[in-house]
Amino acid sequence: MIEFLAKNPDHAPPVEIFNGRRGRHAEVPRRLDVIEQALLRLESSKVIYPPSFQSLPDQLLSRIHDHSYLNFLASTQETETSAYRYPSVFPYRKSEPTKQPNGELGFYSIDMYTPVNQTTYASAKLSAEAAYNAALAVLNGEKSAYAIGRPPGHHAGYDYMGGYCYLNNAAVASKTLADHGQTRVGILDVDYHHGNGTEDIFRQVLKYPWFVNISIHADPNRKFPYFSGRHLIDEGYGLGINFPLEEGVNDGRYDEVLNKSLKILSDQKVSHLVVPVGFDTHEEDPLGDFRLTTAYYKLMAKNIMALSIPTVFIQEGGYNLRTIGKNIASFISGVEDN
Ligand code: Q9C
Ligand code: ZN
Repeated sequence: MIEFLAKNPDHAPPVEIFNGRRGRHAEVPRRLDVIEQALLRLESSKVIYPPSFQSLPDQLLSRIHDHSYLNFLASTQETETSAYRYPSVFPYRKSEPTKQPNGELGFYSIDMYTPVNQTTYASAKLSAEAAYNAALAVLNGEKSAYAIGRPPGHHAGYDYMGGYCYLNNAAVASKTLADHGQTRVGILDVDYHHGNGTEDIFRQVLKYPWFVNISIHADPNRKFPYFSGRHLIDEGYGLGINFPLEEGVNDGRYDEVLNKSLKILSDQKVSHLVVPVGFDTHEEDPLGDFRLTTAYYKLMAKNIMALSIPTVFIQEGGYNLRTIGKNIASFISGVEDN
């Protein structure tokens, strides 16, 4: 498989704030070093690095995200320093924008896990560029391609950052496929957390009648992002389907839900698939409470590839540095095993 690897060591917030306490930030640059080592050991891997990427078209991001949000994010390259800034006030239900710096940050954010410094925007853009290139690879005839960047993307919505995400990479890939005439794109999000940002963009921007957006995740009554991921979204322009799951989900249970999702995608005659992948569903992940095994990722990928449609994989979460390497290797072996 062809992998677009955007390592991005610049963006590296040391701290996230949870329940009033500082904790070590889970989304660290080393994640991609570990993944790179695993890829270089795989014979079937073809790793492409940023100097060989096609650059992200200027208009693409502004057709996914809100203009003032993008302007704000871009402005942080000049307004910020090397220190990370966190919001402390968030919009209440009928809110107005503000110019006060801490307030402005809160206006475009949903949590205190997703701080900004002077390097954040460029890193997020390079990560989005990996997604764009993976979509192009599939449009050029690859059966599959894998965008491996950080920061991740699926919690970033139309006009907000959150959950370690700033720009929505899955939306970038989907929009790229659609812009190149693919009219039956589906998304299957298998990160541990609900893909709230992708769902938000799907509802506000990518309102294609044929669009199918499925997410399999921890029940939001138990886990981040709390305020979405419970219901079927059927507002007259495509389908958003959510599978909120209980604690302790094992391989067998996950496979049931995965196959149900794949059946929906094939019934909807989806022609191109975008799959945000998170290894935070693994039994040893520090954030999740599912119990998927390393061996299962091979079967997961095989089942997805059995749809026999061009597929763009996008790296999202996965925070155990001792297991993400073997998990991605297992996953890729399943993609290749067809
Ligand atoms: N201290 C992704 O997997 N929750 N984002 C942190 C634990 C935030 C995860 C609470 C989880 C965000 C892409
Ligand atoms: Zn996640």
